[in-house]
Amino acid sequence: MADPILYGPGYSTYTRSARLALEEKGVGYQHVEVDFLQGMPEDQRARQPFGKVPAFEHDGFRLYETCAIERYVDEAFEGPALQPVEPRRRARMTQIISVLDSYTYGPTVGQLVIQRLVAPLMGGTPDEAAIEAALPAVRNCMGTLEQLLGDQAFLAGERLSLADLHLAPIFAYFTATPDSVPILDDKPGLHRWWEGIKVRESMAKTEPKLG
Ligand SMILES: N[C@@H](CCC(=O)N[C@@H](CS)C(=O)NCC(=O)O)C(=O)O
Repeated sequence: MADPILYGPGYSTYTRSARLALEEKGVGYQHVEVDFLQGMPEDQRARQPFGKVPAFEHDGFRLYETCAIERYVDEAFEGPALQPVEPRRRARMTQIISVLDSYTYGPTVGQLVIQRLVAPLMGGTPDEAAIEAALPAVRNCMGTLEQLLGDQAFLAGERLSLADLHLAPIFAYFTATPDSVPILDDKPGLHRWWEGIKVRESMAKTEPKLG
């Protein structure tokens, strides 16, 4: 079988989550860069009808939606399991991924990170009103994640899971903003979690090149 192909830019958090699953699993893959800063390329729109990244292909099997890609990678290839088997832990993993997709990515990356980090890189200035508007939702998400993590090593229990790989790229950008400091100040669990996650080899191999 041919190696799978992942289409998406190295700077995209969702693309990085899918790459983290491939790296943690030890799967050989081809990463095709897709830059969307000047608009989503037509060939990517053909792969992903909602005009998003990433997209994935394995021996003619085409897939989009990051969570589906991550699960396929975990289930179709040999390597360490990235999903708990125990029903409650598995449900917790699914819940956290949904929380990240539904409530966390938008305010944290779509608003805070885009304004605070990306706007200056593109020659603009951050929209402070947009940042202020996003911060309550960011605080709520981080507080919820801190509570769900508790004193466990990883978000869904004592082993790394797709929930951790879904959050890690968001967290990497979030912690690069000064706004994260007061929000994380009273969240020792997330600090401890991040100290363990950010030094993983998969994180080094997928580090985005910005600027
Ligand atoms: N539901 C999609 C979301 C993917 C997504 O939002 N990707 C962002 C980059 S991290 C994107 O494509 N942004 C481009 C745009 O919205 O124009 C998934 O799970 O793959």
